[in-house]
Amino acid sequence: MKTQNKKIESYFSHESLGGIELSKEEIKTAFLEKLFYGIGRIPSVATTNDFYTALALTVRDQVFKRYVRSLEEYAELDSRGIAYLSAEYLPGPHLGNNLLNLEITEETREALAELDIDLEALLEQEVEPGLGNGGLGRLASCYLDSMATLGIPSIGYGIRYEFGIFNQTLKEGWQAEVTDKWLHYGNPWEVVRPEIAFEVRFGGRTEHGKNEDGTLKVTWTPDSEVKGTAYDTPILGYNSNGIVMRLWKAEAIDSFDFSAYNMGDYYRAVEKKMRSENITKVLYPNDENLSGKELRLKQQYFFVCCSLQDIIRLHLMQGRKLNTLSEKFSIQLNDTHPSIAVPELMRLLVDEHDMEWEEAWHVTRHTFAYTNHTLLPEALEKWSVHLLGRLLPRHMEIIYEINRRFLNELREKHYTGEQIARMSIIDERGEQSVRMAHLATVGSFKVNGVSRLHSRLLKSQVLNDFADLWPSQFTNITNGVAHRRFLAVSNPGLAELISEKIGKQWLTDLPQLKGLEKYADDVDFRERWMQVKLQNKIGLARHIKERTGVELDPSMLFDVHVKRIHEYKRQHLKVLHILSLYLRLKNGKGEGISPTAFIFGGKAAPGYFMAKRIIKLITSVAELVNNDKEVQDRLKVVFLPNFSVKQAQRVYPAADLSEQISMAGKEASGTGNMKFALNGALTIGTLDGANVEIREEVGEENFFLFGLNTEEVQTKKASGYHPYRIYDRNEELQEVIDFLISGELENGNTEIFRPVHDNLLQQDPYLLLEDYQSYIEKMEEIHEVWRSPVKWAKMSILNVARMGKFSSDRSIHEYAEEIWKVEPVKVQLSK
Ligand code: GPU
Repeated sequence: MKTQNKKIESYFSHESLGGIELSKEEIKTAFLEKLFYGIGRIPSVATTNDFYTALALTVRDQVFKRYVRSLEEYAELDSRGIAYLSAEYLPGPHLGNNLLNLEITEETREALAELDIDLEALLEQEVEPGLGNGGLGRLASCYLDSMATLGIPSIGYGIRYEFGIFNQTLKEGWQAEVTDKWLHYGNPWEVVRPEIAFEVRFGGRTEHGKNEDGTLKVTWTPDSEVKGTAYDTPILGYNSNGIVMRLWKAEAIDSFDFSAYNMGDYYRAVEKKMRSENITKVLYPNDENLSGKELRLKQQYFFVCCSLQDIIRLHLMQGRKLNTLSEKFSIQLNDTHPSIAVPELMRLLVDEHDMEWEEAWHVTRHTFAYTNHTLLPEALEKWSVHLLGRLLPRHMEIIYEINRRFLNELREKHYTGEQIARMSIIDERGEQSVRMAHLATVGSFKVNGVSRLHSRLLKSQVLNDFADLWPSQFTNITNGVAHRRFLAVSNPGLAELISEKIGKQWLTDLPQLKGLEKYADDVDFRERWMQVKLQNKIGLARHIKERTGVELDPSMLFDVHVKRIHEYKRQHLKVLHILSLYLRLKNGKGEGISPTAFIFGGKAAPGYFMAKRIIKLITSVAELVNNDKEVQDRLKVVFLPNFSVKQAQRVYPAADLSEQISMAGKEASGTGNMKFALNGALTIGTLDGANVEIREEVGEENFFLFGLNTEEVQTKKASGYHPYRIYDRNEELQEVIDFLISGELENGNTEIFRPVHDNLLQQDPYLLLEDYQSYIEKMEEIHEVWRSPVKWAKMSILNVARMGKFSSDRSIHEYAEEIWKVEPVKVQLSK
């Protein structure tokens, strides 16, 4: 680090900054100092939030110490760097994870205990940044964790939404959305970098002129401009230095005050400022289905534009030429949300840095790699040519030019008109639109899916023409999860038991869990294993009682379905199952039913009619079942509101059964499935997404499989699917479906769930009725296994022991090796 100040430099590299080990006494002193000087409080008036903030600031100092040192080392090593571009991140609470990464959890707990402060209460105080919707955003955060731990020089770029994903509450059983104010109490984990700021332009027109040497010169005269300022959050790895998550906030450009003064029109200028800031106001709460929203496109371009300018700045700062960009950087596109980066990099290179088109295209196509996260046709991003052309006129021209050259290539290869129309970046059917997945594919050197099945379907269906054209461009990287957060931090009881048997190596080498296999037959170990689970269930039951008033008996089977609410994920199939059990009990036919607590959680997109109705259905069934004396100790149903990373960390460790019941071919991977199994839950699932690989790893005898597979689904649909015929032939199913409109669920109201009822009988696009019987029968088998605690415990232990593959460390290793060609550099921690 060039401080140009020898004294500061020597202080910085000297032990005077302290080593990496912190004693209990040092933590205590630092904490008290933060309380006084950091936030100006005396203990007698300090609130829990003050204590939390003081502790966060204490920990932050240590985080920054490591982060700054890793910056220095990465700069010296001069190795390849990775920019991860993602419109969403879901980091979860920082405090607990940072304590683990610094290895000071116990010292901190003791230091605080000596001050009569409970660490758990402070952990509880943190409001998490909800800067994502679900799986995709959480995956991005898992990947930053692993990149930091493995020592991959990288930056995670994104958007600093002022309001993240809404908070979910229930009103009479319906979802109600409440604005998320995660920044309300300030954010001790970030630091603003006012000197790292870039201008972003929108609208206007382009002019095609000539340079002095006669070459073409395009100038873009925008009609509005905003500034993006960097907000940095260091992300530590385990026992290693950190990387940064750099989020951009939109602000009015600096000339704002000046022009206001000149115009003498203060209010108009203020309005302009507010309009600028709108860009990063709020996260769009839709999951996998957004189109036509101008502000959303603005958000995408805004963060991509800032990030690319920053990358180019970093590259040039090291004295390099732009034509070597791809040698020094790989830029990973997290789905198509940042894919406007392809024409933007072209624009920067050609228009702003005077590079020839061919050379610029070579650089671009060797810099980007694209991860696809969905096959759902309605979720493949498209932007209308009209909207894109109005907002980003120069980019639209560049996209046309990229497409013109690409289609020429196809013509040279004698592609048919039909094939060309299919592969074109511009969809000419109906209103002209830009197919962002095609743009990302054409502009990248690698395209990957997120599970083996998903990657196969990507190659054989959604992008098959491209896979035929460029077979070696396609690959698979199966998702993984940050096992430190989702096991070590959130399930300390199990983590401790594991470490006692096999040591702590698994923290950085998850396949070590294999060592647990031999304890599956150890009576004492099995008992302790189930004891940990029971304690976790008691904890979750307490939490659920506080939040919902519903009391769960922790000895019940905890059968859990948590994830975004979406028809393809089939929460309503679970509801049909619950109703079948309820009706059996009412009809005196409930012998085979083990006492079960059904736990649901998840947000629905505010405009998604069916998903919201499914939430209402769940809460209505909960009301009915929980208040029926006849089934009281046999069945309980809860909808735990506001599922988030924080909630998730409570739920996974307490689950016995994990529901992964999407219709085969629809879930790209799933990552909740991994988090459950890692915490000893058994899975009931279809052959969808990563379920396939989980089953392969844990062994088919330790996985409850049901339902049609992808090929069978497709055959069924192609041959004409008639849900009514299935209904007609299955008496129990008839009873269950009829019950939806019987009025018994909602005080005689027969209409409220009719849309669900009609949809299932008339279309049933996700084949609930088709898979119903298979699901019911598999659940019967599960209830039987549950009645044999020894068998259950063995299966649970074997599941955990065989989950080694699903760490995000493994995924990132694969990205590094296969896509980025970057060597992890394990940075030495200064002692
Ligand atoms: N996913 Br596309 C999202 O959460 N949001 C999106 O906008 C898109 C995909 C999910 C997939 O549904 C899930 O199967 C996958 O595990 C996850 O991305 C991470 O790859």
